[in-house]
Amino acid sequence: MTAAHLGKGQAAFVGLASTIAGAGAGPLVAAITGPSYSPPFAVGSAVVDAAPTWLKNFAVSTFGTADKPVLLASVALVTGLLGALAGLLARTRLVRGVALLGVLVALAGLAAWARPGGGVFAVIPSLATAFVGVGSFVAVMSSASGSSSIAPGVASGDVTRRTMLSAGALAGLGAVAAGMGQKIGSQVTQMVRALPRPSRSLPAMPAGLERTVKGVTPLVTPNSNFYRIDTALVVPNVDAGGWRLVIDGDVEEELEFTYDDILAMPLVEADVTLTCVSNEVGGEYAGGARWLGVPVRDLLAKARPRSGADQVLSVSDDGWTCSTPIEAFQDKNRQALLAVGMNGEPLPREHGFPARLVTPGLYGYVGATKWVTKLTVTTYAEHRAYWTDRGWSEKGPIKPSARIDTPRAGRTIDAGRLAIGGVAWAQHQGIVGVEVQIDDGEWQTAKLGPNVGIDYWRQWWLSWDAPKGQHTIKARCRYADGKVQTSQEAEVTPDGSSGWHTVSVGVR
Ligand SMILES: Nc1nc2c(c(=O)[nH]1)N[C@H]1C(S)=C(S)[C@@H](COP(=O)(O)O)O[C@H]1N2
Ligand SMILES: [Mo]
Repeated sequence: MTAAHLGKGQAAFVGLASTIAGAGAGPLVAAITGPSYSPPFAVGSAVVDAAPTWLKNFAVSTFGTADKPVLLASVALVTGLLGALAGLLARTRLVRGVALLGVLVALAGLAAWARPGGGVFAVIPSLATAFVGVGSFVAVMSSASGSSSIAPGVASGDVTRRTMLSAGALAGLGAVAAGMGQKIGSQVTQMVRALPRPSRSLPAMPAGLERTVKGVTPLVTPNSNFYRIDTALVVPNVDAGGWRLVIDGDVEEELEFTYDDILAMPLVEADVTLTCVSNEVGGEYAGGARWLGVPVRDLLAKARPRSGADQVLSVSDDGWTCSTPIEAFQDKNRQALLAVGMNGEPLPREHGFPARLVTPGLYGYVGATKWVTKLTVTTYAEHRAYWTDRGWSEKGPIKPSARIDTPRAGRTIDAGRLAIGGVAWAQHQGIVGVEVQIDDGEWQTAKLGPNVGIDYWRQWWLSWDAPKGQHTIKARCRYADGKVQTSQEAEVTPDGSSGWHTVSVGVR
Protein backbone atom coordinates (compact mmCIF):
# COMPACT_ATOMS: atom_id res chain seq x y z
CA MET A 1 0.00 0.00 0.00
CA THR A 2 1.37 3.45 -0.83
CA ALA A 3 0.20 7.00 -0.77
CA ALA A 4 2.18 7.91 -3.85
CA HIS A 5 -0.45 10.20 -5.26
CA LEU A 6 -0.19 12.49 -2.25
CA GLY A 7 2.14 15.37 -3.01
CA LYS A 8 5.42 15.43 -1.13
CA GLY A 9 4.30 18.34 1.00
CA GLN A 10 0.97 16.66 1.70
CA ALA A 11 2.58 13.38 2.72
CA ALA A 12 5.06 15.21 4.95
CA PHE A 13 2.15 17.08 6.52
CA VAL A 14 0.30 13.85 7.30
CA GLY A 15 3.49 12.51 8.91
CA LEU A 16 3.97 15.66 10.95
CA ALA A 17 0.30 15.80 11.98
CA SER A 18 0.29 12.16 13.15
CA THR A 19 3.47 12.82 15.09
CA ILE A 20 1.86 15.80 16.81
CA ALA A 21 -1.26 13.75 17.57
CA GLY A 22 0.85 10.97 19.08
CA ALA A 23 3.10 13.38 20.93
CA GLY A 24 -0.02 14.96 22.42
CA ALA A 25 -1.48 11.69 23.64
CA GLY A 26 1.72 10.92 25.58
CA PRO A 27 1.66 13.91 27.95
CA LEU A 28 -2.08 13.45 28.53
CA VAL A 29 -1.50 9.91 29.78
CA ALA A 30 1.72 10.98 31.52
CA ALA A 31 -0.32 13.44 33.56
CA ILE A 32 -1.44 10.33 35.43
CA THR A 33 1.74 8.25 35.34
CA GLY A 34 4.05 11.19 36.12
CA PRO A 35 5.14 13.89 33.67
CA SER A 36 8.78 12.80 33.54
CA TYR A 37 7.70 9.68 31.64
CA SER A 38 6.04 11.71 28.92
CA PRO A 39 7.88 11.00 25.62
CA PRO A 40 9.29 14.51 25.04
CA PHE A 41 10.55 14.82 28.63
CA ALA A 42 11.87 11.27 28.77
CA VAL A 43 13.82 11.78 25.54
CA GLY A 44 14.96 15.23 26.69
CA SER A 45 16.21 13.83 30.00
CA ALA A 46 18.05 11.05 28.22
CA VAL A 47 19.70 13.69 26.02
CA VAL A 48 20.63 15.73 29.12
CA ASP A 49 22.24 12.73 30.81
CA ALA A 50 24.01 11.52 27.68
CA ALA A 51 25.21 14.89 26.39
CA PRO A 52 28.97 15.36 26.51
CA THR A 53 30.27 17.89 29.04
CA TRP A 54 31.34 20.42 26.40
CA LEU A 55 27.83 20.48 24.96
CA LYS A 56 26.26 20.98 28.39
CA ASN A 57 28.66 23.77 29.17
CA PHE A 58 27.90 25.36 25.83
CA ALA A 59 24.16 25.09 26.52
CA VAL A 60 24.44 26.57 30.01
CA SER A 61 26.74 29.39 28.95
CA THR A 62 24.76 30.20 25.79
CA PHE A 63 21.20 29.80 27.03
CA GLY A 64 21.68 30.07 30.79
CA THR A 65 18.60 28.92 32.65
CA ALA A 66 16.70 28.85 29.31
CA ASP A 67 18.70 25.74 28.40
CA LYS A 68 15.72 23.51 29.25
CA PRO A 69 13.13 25.18 26.95
CA VAL A 70 15.77 25.26 24.21
CA LEU A 71 16.43 21.55 24.66
CA LEU A 72 12.72 20.67 24.61
CA ALA A 73 12.21 22.82 21.51
CA SER A 74 15.10 21.01 19.80
CA VAL A 75 13.63 17.62 20.69
CA ALA A 76 10.26 18.78 19.32
CA LEU A 77 11.85 20.11 16.13
CA VAL A 78 13.86 16.97 15.39
CA THR A 79 10.84 14.76 16.15
CA GLY A 80 8.64 16.87 13.89
CA LEU A 81 11.15 16.65 11.05
CA LEU A 82 11.42 12.88 11.45
CA GLY A 83 7.62 12.67 11.48
CA ALA A 84 7.50 14.57 8.20
CA LEU A 85 10.18 12.25 6.81
CA ALA A 86 8.01 9.28 7.79
CA GLY A 87 5.25 10.83 5.70
CA LEU A 88 7.59 11.10 2.69
CA LEU A 89 8.79 7.52 3.13
CA ALA A 90 5.18 6.32 3.18
CA ARG A 91 4.71 7.63 -0.36
CA THR A 92 6.71 4.68 -1.68
CA ARG A 93 5.88 2.11 1.00
CA LEU A 94 3.59 2.73 3.95
CA VAL A 95 5.56 0.31 6.16
CA ARG A 96 8.68 2.44 5.79
CA GLY A 97 6.94 5.41 7.32
CA VAL A 98 5.41 3.24 10.03
CA ALA A 99 8.82 1.73 10.77
CA LEU A 100 10.40 5.15 11.26
CA LEU A 101 7.61 6.25 13.61
CA GLY A 102 7.90 2.92 15.41
CA VAL A 103 11.61 3.49 16.00
CA LEU A 104 10.84 6.98 17.33
CA VAL A 105 8.30 5.79 19.92
CA ALA A 106 10.45 2.81 20.82
CA LEU A 107 13.29 5.20 21.68
CA ALA A 108 10.92 7.34 23.75
CA GLY A 109 9.65 4.23 25.55
CA LEU A 110 13.19 3.09 26.26
CA ALA A 111 14.16 6.50 27.58
CA ALA A 112 11.14 6.53 29.91
CA TRP A 113 11.80 2.97 31.04
CA ALA A 114 15.36 3.89 31.98
CA ARG A 115 14.35 6.94 34.06
CA PRO A 116 14.87 6.64 37.82
CA GLY A 117 11.74 4.99 39.20
CA GLY A 118 10.86 4.12 35.59
CA GLY A 119 10.27 0.51 34.62
CA VAL A 120 7.37 -0.97 32.73
CA PHE A 121 4.85 1.49 34.13
CA ALA A 122 6.81 4.40 32.68
CA VAL A 123 6.36 3.02 29.16
CA ILE A 124 2.56 3.55 29.18
CA PRO A 125 2.68 7.14 27.86
CA SER A 126 4.89 5.99 24.97
CA LEU A 127 2.43 3.19 24.21
CA ALA A 128 -0.31 5.80 24.05
CA THR A 129 1.87 7.83 21.72
CA ALA A 130 2.47 4.78 19.53
CA PHE A 131 -1.20 3.87 19.47
CA VAL A 132 -2.46 7.34 18.57
CA GLY A 133 0.48 8.46 16.41
CA VAL A 134 1.02 5.33 14.33
CA GLY A 135 -2.71 4.62 14.34
CA SER A 136 -3.64 7.96 12.86
CA PHE A 137 -0.73 7.79 10.42
CA VAL A 138 -1.90 4.44 9.04
CA ALA A 139 -5.56 5.52 9.04
CA VAL A 140 -4.99 8.79 7.19
CA MET A 141 -2.43 7.38 4.78
CA SER A 142 -4.60 4.42 3.85
CA SER A 143 -7.73 6.52 3.49
CA ALA A 144 -5.71 8.60 1.02
CA SER A 145 -4.36 5.61 -0.86
CA GLY A 146 -7.79 3.99 -0.82
CA SER A 147 -8.75 6.49 -3.46
CA SER A 148 -6.17 5.15 -5.88
CA SER A 149 -8.03 1.86 -6.19
CA ILE A 150 -11.06 3.80 -7.37
CA ALA A 151 -9.18 6.08 -9.73
CA PRO A 152 -5.70 4.62 -10.24
CA GLY A 153 -2.90 7.10 -10.55
CA VAL A 154 -5.02 10.15 -10.04
CA ALA A 155 -5.82 11.49 -6.63
CA SER A 156 -9.26 12.85 -6.42
CA GLY A 157 -9.22 16.40 -5.14
CA ASP A 158 -11.94 15.48 -2.68
CA VAL A 159 -10.01 12.65 -1.11
CA THR A 160 -6.85 14.74 -0.84
CA ARG A 161 -8.79 17.56 0.77
CA ARG A 162 -10.38 15.15 3.22
CA THR A 163 -6.97 13.66 3.99
CA MET A 164 -5.48 17.07 4.69
CA LEU A 165 -8.45 18.06 6.81
CA SER A 166 -8.26 14.95 8.97
CA ALA A 167 -4.49 15.38 9.35
CA GLY A 168 -5.01 19.00 10.37
CA ALA A 169 -7.68 17.99 12.88
CA LEU A 170 -5.38 15.34 14.34
CA ALA A 171 -2.58 17.83 14.77
CA GLY A 172 -4.98 20.24 16.47
CA LEU A 173 -6.26 17.56 18.83
CA GLY A 174 -2.69 16.53 19.59
CA ALA A 175 -1.73 20.07 20.50
CA VAL A 176 -4.78 20.44 22.76
CA ALA A 177 -4.07 17.07 24.43
CA ALA A 178 -0.44 18.03 25.05
CA GLY A 179 -1.52 21.33 26.58
CA MET A 180 -4.09 19.63 28.81
CA GLY A 181 -1.58 16.99 29.88
CA GLN A 182 0.92 19.67 30.81
CA LYS A 183 -1.67 21.51 32.82
CA ILE A 184 -3.00 18.51 34.74
CA GLY A 185 0.52 17.17 35.31
CA SER A 186 1.80 20.37 36.85
CA GLN A 187 -1.30 20.78 39.00
CA VAL A 188 -0.63 17.83 41.27
CA THR A 189 -0.50 19.81 44.44
CA GLN A 190 2.35 20.20 46.83
CA MET A 191 1.27 19.70 50.42
CA VAL A 192 2.03 23.09 51.81
CA ARG A 193 2.47 22.88 55.53
CA ALA A 194 3.28 25.40 58.15
CA LEU A 195 6.75 24.55 59.35
CA PRO A 196 7.56 24.30 63.06
CA ARG A 197 9.56 27.12 64.58
CA PRO A 198 13.28 26.61 64.96
CA SER A 199 14.47 25.43 68.35
CA ARG A 200 17.18 28.06 68.07
CA SER A 201 16.42 31.20 66.01
CA LEU A 202 18.96 33.48 64.45
CA PRO A 203 18.62 37.23 64.98
CA ALA A 204 16.40 38.92 62.38
CA MET A 205 18.14 39.62 59.06
CA PRO A 206 19.64 43.12 59.08
CA ALA A 207 18.43 45.69 56.56
CA GLY A 208 20.41 45.33 53.36
CA LEU A 209 22.33 47.94 51.40
CA GLU A 210 19.78 47.69 48.60
CA ARG A 211 17.66 50.19 50.51
CA THR A 212 20.29 52.88 50.14
CA VAL A 213 22.41 51.84 47.17
CA LYS A 214 20.35 51.50 44.02
CA GLY A 215 21.25 48.51 41.87
CA VAL A 216 22.90 46.39 44.55
CA THR A 217 21.62 42.81 44.78
CA PRO A 218 19.27 42.43 47.78
CA LEU A 219 20.83 40.93 50.90
CA VAL A 220 18.25 38.12 50.89
CA THR A 221 17.27 36.65 47.54
CA PRO A 222 13.48 36.19 47.39
CA ASN A 223 12.59 32.55 46.70
CA SER A 224 10.92 33.52 43.44
CA ASN A 225 14.16 35.15 42.20
CA PHE A 226 16.53 32.48 43.44
CA TYR A 227 18.58 31.00 40.59
CA ARG A 228 17.60 27.48 39.69
CA ILE A 229 20.10 24.93 38.37
CA ASP A 230 19.40 21.21 38.00
CA THR A 231 19.16 18.48 35.43
CA ALA A 232 15.41 18.00 35.93
CA LEU A 233 13.34 18.77 32.84
CA VAL A 234 10.21 18.28 34.90
CA VAL A 235 10.41 19.67 38.42
CA PRO A 236 10.05 16.60 40.65
CA ASN A 237 6.70 16.53 42.40
CA VAL A 238 7.44 14.79 45.65
CA ASP A 239 4.61 14.14 48.06
CA ALA A 240 5.74 14.95 51.60
CA GLY A 241 3.59 12.14 53.00
CA GLY A 242 5.30 9.48 50.93
CA TRP A 243 8.79 10.99 51.09
CA ARG A 244 11.51 9.11 52.99
CA LEU A 245 15.13 9.89 53.74
CA VAL A 246 17.23 6.76 53.95
CA ILE A 247 20.70 6.73 55.52
CA ASP A 248 22.67 3.63 54.54
CA GLY A 249 26.09 2.41 53.45
CA ASP A 250 28.99 2.19 55.90
CA VAL A 251 26.89 2.83 58.99
CA GLU A 252 26.26 0.87 62.15
CA GLU A 253 22.53 1.35 61.76
CA GLU A 254 20.53 1.98 58.59
CA LEU A 255 17.85 4.58 59.20
CA GLU A 256 14.75 5.91 57.52
CA PHE A 257 13.05 9.21 58.30
CA THR A 258 9.64 10.49 57.29
CA TYR A 259 8.87 14.16 56.75
CA ASP A 260 7.14 14.23 60.14
CA ASP A 261 10.17 12.62 61.79
CA ILE A 262 12.31 15.45 60.42
CA LEU A 263 9.86 18.17 61.47
CA ALA A 264 9.74 16.65 64.97
CA MET A 265 13.51 17.01 65.38
CA PRO A 266 15.04 20.25 66.70
CA LEU A 267 15.24 22.57 63.68
CA VAL A 268 17.90 25.22 63.30
CA GLU A 269 18.42 28.14 60.96
CA ALA A 270 21.46 28.89 58.82
CA ASP A 271 22.16 31.85 56.56
CA VAL A 272 23.95 30.45 53.54
CA THR A 273 24.76 31.79 50.09
CA LEU A 274 24.56 29.05 47.47
CA THR A 275 26.71 29.30 44.38
CA CYS A 276 26.83 27.21 41.23
CA VAL A 277 30.14 25.98 39.87
CA SER A 278 28.87 27.06 36.42
CA ASN A 279 28.78 30.66 37.55
CA GLU A 280 31.05 32.79 35.36
CA VAL A 281 32.94 35.66 36.96
CA GLY A 282 30.27 38.30 37.55
CA GLY A 283 27.49 35.77 36.91
CA GLU A 284 24.02 35.41 38.40
CA TYR A 285 24.13 31.84 39.73
CA ALA A 286 24.40 32.75 43.40
CA GLY A 287 21.73 33.51 45.96
CA GLY A 288 21.45 34.12 49.68
CA ALA A 289 18.74 32.65 51.90
CA ARG A 290 17.89 31.75 55.48
CA TRP A 291 17.47 27.99 55.55
CA LEU A 292 15.61 25.97 58.17
CA GLY A 293 16.36 22.34 58.80
CA VAL A 294 18.12 19.60 60.73
CA PRO A 295 21.93 19.56 60.89
CA VAL A 296 23.15 16.70 58.68
CA ARG A 297 25.68 16.05 61.45
CA ASP A 298 22.84 15.05 63.80
CA LEU A 299 21.25 12.73 61.24
CA LEU A 300 24.55 11.00 60.46
CA ALA A 301 25.37 10.67 64.16
CA LYS A 302 22.19 8.66 64.66
CA ALA A 303 23.27 6.19 61.95
CA ARG A 304 26.87 6.03 63.33
CA PRO A 305 29.15 6.05 60.26
CA ARG A 306 32.02 3.55 60.35
CA SER A 307 35.57 4.83 60.26
CA GLY A 308 37.12 4.82 56.81
CA ALA A 309 34.19 6.46 55.06
CA ASP A 310 35.23 9.73 53.39
CA GLN A 311 32.17 10.77 51.39
CA VAL A 312 28.42 10.84 51.57
CA LEU A 313 26.73 10.08 48.27
CA SER A 314 23.34 11.76 48.23
CA VAL A 315 20.64 10.70 45.80
CA SER A 316 17.62 12.69 44.69
CA ASP A 317 14.12 11.58 43.84
CA ASP A 318 14.99 12.02 40.15
CA GLY A 319 18.13 9.92 40.39
CA TRP A 320 20.72 12.71 40.41
CA THR A 321 23.72 12.05 42.65
CA CYS A 322 26.18 14.19 44.53
CA SER A 323 29.22 13.39 46.63
CA THR A 324 30.08 15.49 49.65
CA PRO A 325 33.16 15.06 51.82
CA ILE A 326 31.85 13.47 55.02
CA GLU A 327 33.91 15.89 57.13
CA ALA A 328 31.95 18.81 55.65
CA PHE A 329 28.79 17.24 57.08
CA GLN A 330 30.34 16.29 60.41
CA ASP A 331 32.20 19.58 60.98
CA LYS A 332 30.76 21.24 64.11
CA ASN A 333 31.70 24.64 62.73
CA ARG A 334 29.90 24.16 59.43
CA GLN A 335 26.15 24.08 59.66
CA ALA A 336 25.29 21.71 56.79
CA LEU A 337 21.53 21.23 56.79
CA LEU A 338 18.90 18.90 55.58
CA ALA A 339 16.74 21.93 54.84
CA VAL A 340 12.95 21.95 54.77
CA GLY A 341 12.47 25.72 54.82
CA MET A 342 13.77 28.62 52.76
CA ASN A 343 13.25 32.23 53.80
CA GLY A 344 10.36 31.39 56.10
CA GLU A 345 8.48 29.13 53.68
CA PRO A 346 8.49 25.41 53.03
CA LEU A 347 11.02 24.73 50.28
CA PRO A 348 9.52 25.65 46.92
CA ARG A 349 9.24 22.71 44.51
CA GLU A 350 11.95 24.18 42.25
CA HIS A 351 14.33 24.30 45.19
CA GLY A 352 13.87 20.78 46.44
CA PHE A 353 10.56 20.22 48.27
CA PRO A 354 10.22 18.50 50.66
CA ALA A 355 13.89 18.44 51.66
CA ARG A 356 17.32 19.28 50.28
CA LEU A 357 20.90 19.57 51.40
CA VAL A 358 22.64 22.91 51.92
CA THR A 359 26.37 22.75 52.65
CA PRO A 360 28.10 26.06 53.43
CA GLY A 361 31.26 26.65 51.41
CA LEU A 362 30.71 24.02 48.73
CA TYR A 363 29.34 24.52 45.24
CA GLY A 364 25.83 23.21 44.70
CA TYR A 365 26.92 20.15 42.74
CA VAL A 366 28.87 18.81 45.74
CA GLY A 367 26.57 19.69 48.59
CA ALA A 368 23.10 20.92 47.73
CA THR A 369 21.05 17.92 46.57
CA LYS A 370 17.41 18.90 46.04
CA TRP A 371 14.54 16.40 46.49
CA VAL A 372 17.04 14.32 48.45
CA THR A 373 15.94 10.79 49.36
CA LYS A 374 19.11 8.97 50.34
CA LEU A 375 22.45 9.53 52.03
CA THR A 376 24.87 6.68 51.46
CA VAL A 377 27.97 6.76 53.63
CA THR A 378 30.80 5.50 51.44
CA THR A 379 34.22 6.34 49.96
CA TYR A 380 35.40 8.34 46.95
CA ALA A 381 37.15 5.20 45.76
CA GLU A 382 33.87 3.36 45.64
CA HIS A 383 31.34 5.84 44.25
CA ARG A 384 31.36 8.79 41.90
CA ALA A 385 28.57 11.30 41.45
CA TYR A 386 26.66 12.71 38.45
CA TRP A 387 28.97 15.65 37.71
CA THR A 388 32.23 14.05 38.84
CA ASP A 389 31.46 11.35 36.28
CA ARG A 390 31.26 14.11 33.70
CA GLY A 391 34.61 15.76 34.21
CA TRP A 392 33.95 18.13 37.11
CA SER A 393 36.22 18.21 40.11
CA GLU A 394 35.66 15.76 42.97
CA LYS A 395 35.90 18.46 45.64
CA GLY A 396 34.15 21.75 45.08
CA PRO A 397 35.01 24.52 47.57
CA ILE A 398 33.50 27.81 46.41
CA LYS A 399 36.07 30.28 45.09
CA PRO A 400 35.95 33.77 46.65
CA SER A 401 34.55 36.37 44.29
CA ALA A 402 33.41 39.99 44.17
CA ARG A 403 30.70 40.95 41.71
CA ILE A 404 29.88 44.42 40.43
CA ASP A 405 26.09 44.83 40.22
CA THR A 406 26.02 48.55 39.50
CA PRO A 407 26.82 50.21 37.18
CA ARG A 408 25.99 47.46 34.72
CA ALA A 409 28.56 46.47 32.13
CA GLY A 410 28.19 48.25 28.82
CA ARG A 411 25.84 50.93 30.17
CA THR A 412 26.12 54.61 29.45
CA ILE A 413 25.61 56.69 32.56
CA ASP A 414 25.52 60.38 33.41
CA ALA A 415 28.63 62.03 34.79
CA GLY A 416 28.63 62.93 38.47
CA ARG A 417 28.49 61.22 41.84
CA LEU A 418 27.20 57.66 41.81
CA ALA A 419 27.63 54.40 43.65
CA ILE A 420 29.57 51.42 42.44
CA GLY A 421 28.25 48.42 44.30
CA GLY A 422 27.67 44.71 44.41
CA VAL A 423 28.09 41.57 46.46
CA ALA A 424 31.10 39.45 47.37
CA TRP A 425 31.27 35.92 48.70
CA ALA A 426 33.91 33.66 50.20
CA GLN A 427 31.68 31.09 51.87
CA HIS A 428 33.07 29.51 54.98
CA GLN A 429 36.02 31.87 54.99
CA GLY A 430 34.22 35.20 55.25
CA ILE A 431 34.55 38.47 53.37
CA VAL A 432 36.70 41.01 55.21
CA GLY A 433 36.99 43.64 52.49
CA VAL A 434 36.25 44.62 48.91
CA GLU A 435 38.51 46.80 46.78
CA VAL A 436 37.74 48.64 43.59
CA GLN A 437 40.01 49.88 40.87
CA ILE A 438 38.89 52.47 38.34
CA ASP A 439 40.93 52.52 35.15
CA ASP A 440 44.57 52.40 36.21
CA GLY A 441 44.00 54.10 39.55
CA GLU A 442 44.83 52.96 43.05
CA TRP A 443 42.78 50.16 44.57
CA GLN A 444 40.17 51.81 46.79
CA THR A 445 38.54 50.24 49.82
CA ALA A 446 34.76 49.85 49.45
CA LYS A 447 32.29 50.15 52.32
CA LEU A 448 30.75 46.87 53.39
CA GLY A 449 27.10 46.08 54.09
CA PRO A 450 25.88 44.16 57.17
CA ASN A 451 27.78 41.06 58.22
CA VAL A 452 25.57 37.96 58.14
CA GLY A 453 28.36 35.50 58.90
CA ILE A 454 31.15 33.84 56.97
CA ASP A 455 28.84 31.58 54.94
CA TYR A 456 26.84 34.48 53.58
CA TRP A 457 27.65 37.04 50.90
CA ARG A 458 28.43 40.62 51.77
CA GLN A 459 27.14 43.67 49.98
CA TRP A 460 29.58 46.50 49.24
CA TRP A 461 29.67 49.95 47.68
CA LEU A 462 31.99 52.80 46.78
CA SER A 463 31.11 56.37 45.97
CA TRP A 464 32.53 57.57 42.65
CA ASP A 465 32.52 61.00 41.02
CA ALA A 466 32.31 59.69 37.48
CA PRO A 467 34.09 61.85 34.88
CA LYS A 468 33.04 61.84 31.22
CA GLY A 469 34.60 59.17 29.05
CA GLN A 470 35.02 55.42 28.83
CA HIS A 471 35.98 53.70 32.09
CA THR A 472 36.89 50.27 33.34
CA ILE A 473 35.92 49.18 36.85
CA LYS A 474 37.42 46.14 38.56
CA ALA A 475 36.54 44.63 41.92
CA ARG A 476 38.22 42.03 44.10
CA CYS A 477 37.52 40.76 47.58
CA ARG A 478 39.62 40.07 50.63
CA TYR A 479 38.66 37.06 52.65
CA ALA A 480 39.60 34.98 55.70
CA ASP A 481 42.56 36.74 57.35
CA GLY A 482 42.91 39.27 54.52
CA LYS A 483 43.87 37.11 51.54
CA VAL A 484 43.32 38.81 48.15
CA GLN A 485 41.01 37.18 45.61
CA THR A 486 43.12 35.70 42.84
CA SER A 487 43.46 37.58 39.55
CA GLN A 488 44.14 34.25 37.83
CA GLU A 489 41.42 33.73 35.24
CA ALA A 490 39.82 30.30 35.11
CA GLU A 491 36.84 28.89 33.23
CA VAL A 492 34.00 27.22 35.10
CA THR A 493 35.21 23.68 34.33
CA PRO A 494 36.40 21.74 36.23
CA ASP A 495 36.17 23.48 39.60
CA GLY A 496 34.72 26.99 39.18
CA SER A 497 35.62 30.30 37.57
CA SER A 498 38.10 32.81 38.95
CA GLY A 499 39.48 36.24 38.09
CA TRP A 500 38.45 39.80 38.87
CA HIS A 501 35.07 41.00 37.66
CA THR A 502 35.64 43.86 35.24
CA VAL A 503 33.01 46.11 33.69
CA SER A 504 33.31 48.88 31.11
CA VAL A 505 30.97 51.85 31.23
CA GLY A 506 30.55 54.96 29.16
CA VAL A 507 30.04 58.21 31.10
CA ARG A 508 28.49 61.16 29.26
N1 LIG B 1 18.33 16.76 42.51
C1 LIG B 1 19.21 17.68 42.11
N2 LIG B 1 19.75 18.50 43.02
C2 LIG B 1 20.62 19.46 42.64
C3 LIG B 1 21.00 19.59 41.29
C4 LIG B 1 20.42 18.70 40.34
O1 LIG B 1 20.70 18.74 39.14
N3 LIG B 1 19.51 17.77 40.79
N4 LIG B 1 21.88 20.58 40.93
C5 LIG B 1 22.77 21.12 41.96
C6 LIG B 1 23.42 22.33 41.54
S1 LIG B 1 24.56 22.17 40.30
C7 LIG B 1 23.20 23.54 42.16
S2 LIG B 1 24.15 24.87 41.79
C8 LIG B 1 22.15 23.69 43.18
C9 LIG B 1 21.23 24.83 42.83
O2 LIG B 1 20.20 24.94 43.77
P1 LIG B 1 18.97 25.90 43.44
O3 LIG B 1 18.41 25.46 42.12
O4 LIG B 1 18.03 25.78 44.57
O5 LIG B 1 19.56 27.29 43.34
O6 LIG B 1 21.36 22.52 43.29
C10 LIG B 1 22.08 21.32 43.29
N5 LIG B 1 21.15 20.27 43.59
MO1 LIG C 1 25.63 24.08 40.13
